[in-house]
Amino acid sequence: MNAFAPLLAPFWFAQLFTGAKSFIDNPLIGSPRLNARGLHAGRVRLAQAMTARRRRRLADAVDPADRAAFDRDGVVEIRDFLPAATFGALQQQLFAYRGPAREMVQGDTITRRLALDPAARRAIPAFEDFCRDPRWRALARYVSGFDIEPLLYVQSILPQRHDAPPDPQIAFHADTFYPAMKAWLFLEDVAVETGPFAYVKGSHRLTPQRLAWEKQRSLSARDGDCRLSARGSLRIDTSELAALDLPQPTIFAVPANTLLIADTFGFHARSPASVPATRVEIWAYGRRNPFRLAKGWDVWSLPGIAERRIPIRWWLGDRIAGPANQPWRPVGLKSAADG
Ligand SMILES: O=C(O)CCC(=O)C(=O)O
Repeated sequence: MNAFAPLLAPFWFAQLFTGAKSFIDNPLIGSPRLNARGLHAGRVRLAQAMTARRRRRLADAVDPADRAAFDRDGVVEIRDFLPAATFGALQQQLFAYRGPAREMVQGDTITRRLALDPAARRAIPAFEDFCRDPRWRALARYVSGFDIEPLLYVQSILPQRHDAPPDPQIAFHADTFYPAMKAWLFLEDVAVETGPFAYVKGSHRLTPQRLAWEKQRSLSARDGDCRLSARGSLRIDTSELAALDLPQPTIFAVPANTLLIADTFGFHARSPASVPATRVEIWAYGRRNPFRLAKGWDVWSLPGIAERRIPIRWWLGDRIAGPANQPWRPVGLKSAADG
């Protein structure tokens, strides 16, 4: 046991009431003994109940067909999301933009992100049409369960760029023990060989089978040999899905201008790519402490602050973790399409 355990214990305890999810960083969250008594399962249940309560208060603004699709599947696919002329302008401006990029390498895959900060927004004015779109805004808030502005990036996925083990994102997983939102507006067609997003429809629901699976996995996640499961993003093999009454995954090989928005408590993955493609998207991410009662308000969502959050996070990450431990390495000025 850590010599500082008595000092850290109140901190570990307080973390139980947050989105903290790592079974290895917090001895209470990772404790097989506490999890056998229902600690992890209890957090999962409470987070679902709180999210359902907040979602009810965000539901009226959502297009009823989108809401029905999301409630049924946990993922919504909307083709031809932007009007053709707006999407054409977005493509042209976004591919012409070069900005300060960060890259992270996972297995053989590079993920590149450019912040949609004030400079990017000036260079890509068509982005505002997406960002302000009422259908997008309502759905993003409903899925995340919070009236908050999501983090928004230009993201490029570049599979097969390194001679390394496979990208860990190709293993099906839940990001967190609680509902959270990720979304993709694809700038180009996503062919099946380029590594599309895949989702197990209906896996966002907390069924008795899923709860039992969560409890079972929480007993050994800390000590297993999968680092990402141990850090709280539990992996699942597709052969286990039938026992949870779930279908096999849907692979979203979709045309350009398709919006996908998903609850990443549901099982999802990146399909393996068979060619070294570059998949470019506007990528959004929304999560917050799942145990909060209130659906808003958030200082980080205020105009003027929201679009500066990503540069601030990167700057803080560099200082807190140190440049050597910062997984998002600065790579200079790049465009989303650079190979
Ligand atoms: O990029 C994708 O297709 C999915 C990546 C993924 O699994 C994740 O973001 O958790």
